[in-house]
Amino acid sequence: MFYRDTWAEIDLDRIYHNVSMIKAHAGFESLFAVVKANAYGHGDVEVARTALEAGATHLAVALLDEALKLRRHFSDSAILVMGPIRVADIAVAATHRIAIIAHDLDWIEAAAGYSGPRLDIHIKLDTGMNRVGIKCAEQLKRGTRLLHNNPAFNLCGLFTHFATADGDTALYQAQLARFDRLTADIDLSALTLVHQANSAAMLHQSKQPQSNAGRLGIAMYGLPPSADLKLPFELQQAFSLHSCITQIKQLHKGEMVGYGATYEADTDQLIGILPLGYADGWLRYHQGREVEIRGQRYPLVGRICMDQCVVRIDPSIEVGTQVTLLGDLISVTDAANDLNTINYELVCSISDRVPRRYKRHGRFISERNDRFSDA
Ligand code: PMH
Repeated sequence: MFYRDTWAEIDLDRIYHNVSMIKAHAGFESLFAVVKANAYGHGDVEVARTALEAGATHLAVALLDEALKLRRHFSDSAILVMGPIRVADIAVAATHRIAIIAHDLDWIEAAAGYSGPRLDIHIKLDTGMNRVGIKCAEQLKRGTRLLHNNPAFNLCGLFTHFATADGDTALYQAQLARFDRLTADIDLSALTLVHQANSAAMLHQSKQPQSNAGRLGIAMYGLPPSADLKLPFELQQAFSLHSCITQIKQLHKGEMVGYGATYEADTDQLIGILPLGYADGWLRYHQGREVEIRGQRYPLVGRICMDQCVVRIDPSIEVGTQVTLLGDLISVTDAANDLNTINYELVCSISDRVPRRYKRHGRFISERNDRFSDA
């Protein structure tokens, strides 16, 4: 239930389409559905369920907190936390059968004495992104030995992450080569999961010869990882954002709109008030952008407030008329390009104050309002 006419729609049929198409295209036996950050703002549980139906074999998140939440809903699915966790929390992960990563030799040395329930662990290699991971072959060798020596750890995976699978192919190739150099002395066939590819690599590169799995994030949501590259097939954007006009008023030439009076009417004109603002993640940088009403584009005028924003309209529009802020006409990716940011950031920014409504098999099946629930 929600009591304000602002909501996001998530078309799970489109997520199903994207996952099954990408799985077939990439050709990996195993596929992680990356559902961190509340599935990039789409809703972790709902997206995870659909992705698993469509052929994903594992779930991946960034935080142990996110994994523990998923575990409540998916008692048997394999879940990986891709970010470092505290050594002190290994037992929590193990108790809930959540796989974790070993990202650093100091961390492995501190964890070496762990003696709780057995758990799966993946070594994270840094092959050139210079973010999380082990960079040096000596440290990898010693870390691997320490993990092997402790029967509480099931060393089942090895992975890295690409910085430029959608662009700088020289760095992409260098990362592949570094992965091969670092793992030259490791029997990769003894590991269940070797994974390197993100969406960009799965869509735009040939299969990495060492890998048997990929980690699929942004493209699962139907959003292209790269603004510049041609997609091998159509992705379907699952996310759309809607609101309805709550009030209409006449502005006379010279009147101003909103905080700071940044917009001045240059003629007599009509404006409509929309009940969403920066507290919903509809951030101030959307000022001046266009929204869709009945297939036409209309400009937002004045500053975006915490709970409201204002759209310039025409007389055909009434109180209650639906407005689509992001959808098929004004796509997440076009809006992101317009704002000099990336589609990832836009969807992640829409806050949990905006209820999510879920569509599957062409009809609405559920909704989620994290700020308020009848339950
Ligand atoms: N694997 C890791 C380790 C990641 O951090 C991410 C995304 C993915 C896979 C999925 O990538 P994709 O969404 O491009 O398919 N991580 C981030 C990030 O930290 N900032 O933006 C995307």
